[in-house]
Amino acid sequence: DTWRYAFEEALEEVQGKYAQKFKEEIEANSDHEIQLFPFGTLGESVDTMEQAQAGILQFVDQSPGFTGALIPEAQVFFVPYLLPQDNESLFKFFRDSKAIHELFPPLYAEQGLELLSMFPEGEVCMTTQEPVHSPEDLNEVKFRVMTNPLLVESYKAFGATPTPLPWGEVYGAMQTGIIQGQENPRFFLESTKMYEVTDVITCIGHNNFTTAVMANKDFYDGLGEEDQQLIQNAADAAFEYILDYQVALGDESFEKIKEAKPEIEINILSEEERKPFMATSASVEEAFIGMTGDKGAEILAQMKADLEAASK
Ligand code: 6CS
Repeated sequence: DTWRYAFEEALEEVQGKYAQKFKEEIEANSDHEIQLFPFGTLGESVDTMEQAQAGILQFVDQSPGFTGALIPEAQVFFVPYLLPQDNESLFKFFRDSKAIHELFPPLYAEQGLELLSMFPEGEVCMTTQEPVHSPEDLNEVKFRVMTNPLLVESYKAFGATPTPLPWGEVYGAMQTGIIQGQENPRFFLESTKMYEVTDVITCIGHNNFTTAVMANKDFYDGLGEEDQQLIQNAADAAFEYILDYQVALGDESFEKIKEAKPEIEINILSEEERKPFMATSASVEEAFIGMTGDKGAEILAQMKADLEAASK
């Protein structure tokens, strides 16, 4: 039989590489086949999520940036400066987090989804038309964000005018000037040629892009133990594989961008310049708890405890 798996990126981007590894593992260890559907083949992220919930797809990769609309608690990944910058702590967090491995799965299950894996895609940086050294520089900048309310709050706090859009509209909207800024992990700024339609890259260390892979829950629950184990093993193998892969891709991205566009301005903001951005995190946390109540508060507290443990 053939299992269908859609993701939000191209085959050679991070989600595509994870999916390829997952497919390889499944096919090497069973008679099942995986058919991969990269971004654009089945619609936008909201469409593939609907298809996965309906059981038309067995697997889907959808980032919390979009899932936050469905599972408000998943927006916790958009509290600025929550995730650490160093990879050792970050990987340890994703491997061991009780929030990820125990608190989130029931929330996904309520939406008909079996959460298989959450993994990082790299440091998120902004691309804009003009340099950004402070929140004042984002004043009047229509800034595209993924479609969730907390990211809107976060970019409001950063001083911008947030504009939620699905990914497929971003390049065109930037080209025609409907938006003047967006954020994404470093590798993605290069692979999607965001530098063609923006002139400045700014890194403020505020986030690492998180994504999630899940299975349709009825499909998963209907499988025998052996197949369920096969899927868990494939997800674990792909997770371990992608950690280093995405780091390498992110590390080489700015060199590649400079080659393609020598006049690009890349600014890594200093600790001093980051301060006003960092100062927004408390108000965004409050907004998060306002949107998610006790469950959100529990998840945020658990995330912090997990991060504390991971940084030791
Ligand atoms: O910004 C977005 O919408 C997209 N960014 C990444 C890194 N992956 C997929 C997502 O659609």
